[in-house]
Amino acid sequence: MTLQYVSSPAAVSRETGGELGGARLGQAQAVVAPGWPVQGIFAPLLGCTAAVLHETWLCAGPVVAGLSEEVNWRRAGDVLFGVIEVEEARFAGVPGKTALQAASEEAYDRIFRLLDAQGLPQLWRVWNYLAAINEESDGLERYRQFNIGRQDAFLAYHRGTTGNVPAACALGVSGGPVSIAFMAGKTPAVPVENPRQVSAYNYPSEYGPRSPTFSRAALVYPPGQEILFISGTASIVGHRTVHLGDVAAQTTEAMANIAAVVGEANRAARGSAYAMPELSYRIYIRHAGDFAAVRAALAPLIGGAEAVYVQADICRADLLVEIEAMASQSLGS
Ligand code: 3EB
Repeated sequence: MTLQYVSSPAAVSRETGGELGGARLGQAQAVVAPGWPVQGIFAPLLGCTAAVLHETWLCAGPVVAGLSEEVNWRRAGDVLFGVIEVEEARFAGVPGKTALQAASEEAYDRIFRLLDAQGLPQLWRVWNYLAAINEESDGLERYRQFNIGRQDAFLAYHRGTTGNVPAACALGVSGGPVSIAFMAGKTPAVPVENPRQVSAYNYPSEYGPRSPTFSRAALVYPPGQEILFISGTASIVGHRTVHLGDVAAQTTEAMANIAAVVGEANRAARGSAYAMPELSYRIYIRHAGDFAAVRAALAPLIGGAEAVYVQADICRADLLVEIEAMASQSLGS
């Protein structure tokens, strides 16, 4: 069973039997629900002639599908992909919790219950999107509210909140429900940290009452395969944002962080070493007008690598760009 990631402006129109799940990127999406779980990421594409991109994880072999507490999921062998969307308004009035905090906690609770029930407890990679991520409500920035709910769910389901935590990204979109997609499996992910950065789960409390629960990258192992997921990576050195207001310098710094993470990942990788121009990138830019500057700063670093640019808000108000990446290889037996 090998997972293959494909990206196309055209929707996969007919089920071939091997779709595990995926994402739709772009502002103007015709919401056609395919048979498999798809995360709608309603964020404008930049520098792309297509209005929408359809990204799909293909797998060989039969899939099992289900809908569990509103988690739409598919499983192929011992790999599971799922999507859950939660309307915050339904969680207003939960005592002692903001609606976003309660909604985030409930979404992760449901994911953990599903994974436990499926016997696939290892969360590998999570994609988090929420509206108005930098806005303050109830006296706390919304990203920080999300972090409380996420961490409480990890604690409630007796999962560590440091060390063995999934790779992730967390971005702001213009509206809609809290949307979380995830990939999970039976074997533990190998977490990778960045020696240039404080681990996010150890951020000091000046960034919020609870630290974010994610690793800088994860190596994961579908049968016969190794996938490197590099989490959303920004212009942070130690725990501080650097290059305030300079999007080109923030881009170069984020790439220096990715280079450091790739270096660490290569020490743990079972297959051959990963190289920066061979990764596939997704770049989130806060201000659409910064697109040309970001692309120019990236060009010498990634060559002709696959790169998708999206307008989205980054989870610290002073961050102008965030970059995630992935790569995959088959492993000889
Ligand atoms: C950072 O390094 C930038 O909360 O899941 C990157 C990746 C970031 C994931 C998350 C946040 C998350 O802190 C922000």
